[in-house]
Amino acid sequence: MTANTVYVLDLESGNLRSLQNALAKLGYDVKWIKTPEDGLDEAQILLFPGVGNFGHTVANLRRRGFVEPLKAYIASGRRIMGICVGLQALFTGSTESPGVEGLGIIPAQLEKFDDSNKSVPHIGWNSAAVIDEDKQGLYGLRPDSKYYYVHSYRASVAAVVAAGWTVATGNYNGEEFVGAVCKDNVFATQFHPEKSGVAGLKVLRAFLEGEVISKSAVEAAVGAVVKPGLTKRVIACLDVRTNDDGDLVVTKGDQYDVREKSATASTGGQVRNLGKPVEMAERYYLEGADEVTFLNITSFRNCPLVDTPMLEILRKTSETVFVPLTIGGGIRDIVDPDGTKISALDVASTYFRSGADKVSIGSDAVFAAEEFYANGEKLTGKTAMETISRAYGAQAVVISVDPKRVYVDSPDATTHHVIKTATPGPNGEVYAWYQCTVKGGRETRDMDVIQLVTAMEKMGAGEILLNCINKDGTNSGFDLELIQDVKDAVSIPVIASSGAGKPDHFLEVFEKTTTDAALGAGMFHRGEYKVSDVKQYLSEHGLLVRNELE
Ligand code: 1PR
Repeated sequence: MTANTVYVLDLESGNLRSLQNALAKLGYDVKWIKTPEDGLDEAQILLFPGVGNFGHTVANLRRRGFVEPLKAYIASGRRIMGICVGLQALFTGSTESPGVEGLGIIPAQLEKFDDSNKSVPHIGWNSAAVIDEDKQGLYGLRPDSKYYYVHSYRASVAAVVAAGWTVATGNYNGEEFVGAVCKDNVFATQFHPEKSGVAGLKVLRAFLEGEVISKSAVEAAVGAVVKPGLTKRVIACLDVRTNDDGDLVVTKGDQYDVREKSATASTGGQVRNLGKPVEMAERYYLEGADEVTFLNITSFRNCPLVDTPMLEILRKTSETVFVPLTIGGGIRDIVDPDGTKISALDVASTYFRSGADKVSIGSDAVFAAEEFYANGEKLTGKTAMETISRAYGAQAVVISVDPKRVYVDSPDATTHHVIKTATPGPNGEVYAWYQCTVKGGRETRDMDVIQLVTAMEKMGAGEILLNCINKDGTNSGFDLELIQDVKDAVSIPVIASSGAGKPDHFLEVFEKTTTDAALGAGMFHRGEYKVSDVKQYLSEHGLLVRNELE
């Protein structure tokens, strides 16, 4: 052990690699503690990270014999920092898991956010502003900074303050929640400091260095403009595949066709090569991307899990990119070429261990929804969505939807959910439905997008990544009609995708729909605009965005 060793509880859930990478960036190494016997006695600084379900986490603590030793650790005055569910476990209980007793260090309960006027889970960048005047700068927290949250349950500020805790708060559409709490040797954040860019690393550093009130945070916040609330998220997406020379490249399609148009070769042109995945992800992080998504677009091919090229990309990216990483493509039950069966949950776990915060599921979601409807809308508990959501929390499961517009003369012409469109079809049709596809748009299915997303919400998905094949790569703006239709059908967050060609398209989708986030690919890859151009444009037009420098 060195003076720079941090003890971290390892309950074997979620993405611990990111925390380890953030600690490494700050000059600390990690001693993992899976049971109290792993060295809890000698720890002087302890981190308690966690994602997912309250009951699951507390049960895990009990099973490993942590409850009393942790209480004793806290009573001894040694420093502890809870992160996300690590904060929640300090409370007495949560309506998420009725009857399950938390550690009871903070005498208050957690309750679910009201989803009647907003998406739940609360996903994205929000504040953690210290409410006590004399505690400004607490562990580096700044009232004008934004931090990354993913949670559905919140603690009431009044109850925690009444119990004598210092509280930093955020506000989500009128509901105030505890973003961070502190009392004596206990500090905890509902947000993920390891995923909150520079602002989050500052908080982590202040805690590790025992800088209870950070002077630099106080000075930096003087005169700063404080804008409470959840920001609009801007996401950079990288479609990744092997090109014809065997190199792993970022590519980009036009309506999912990623090959250069070639007049000569009847076989089609080369796969478009727009750059190297890890370098491009880092560039977008530095430009202020709120999240980075990788999609392995040749995932329908079989390859042994350990050789999956995305794993290495994730490992490397998570060393330098401290915002959430999503990985999609190939999250399903697989059989390795040697006959080994690997469940979708195990595939996802491998990705989480390699640095992913969320997995995105495409084709398998459509197949699971088909079965769901064929079985009279019964949940089996066995689908990829259900198993991953149960183990890692809904927020870790994104559904990537690849719909195609199908025009019809009248709503009666199909059994599917139809919209009236302002963009008529080739024969003047003013009605359309959105047909789900699988295998990267190669195959259409008899399912509409609303059937898919509503089934996915029931299966425990936490977010919808809504592409549109007709719009992909066209630079003509997002499909606003599709996006609002899906937003109206679900209460989980939606990421608008496909068609972004300039900053104004982002403004348009945020102003004309209620989307939670918007994603761009080609316009960033081709260097036409930076992520920071989009954020600045949104900010100039009065939208709340995260400024990476704060
Ligand atoms: O089915 O679970 O194995 O996942 C495969 C994943 O790969 C799905 O998420 C699917 O969307 C994606 N995918 C498969 N083939 C392609 C392709 O392009 N040939 N890419 C593909 C999907 C769409 C977006 C794109 C936006 C924004 N890419 O992610 O980035 O449309 O683009 P733009 O801003 O340039 O318009 P599974």
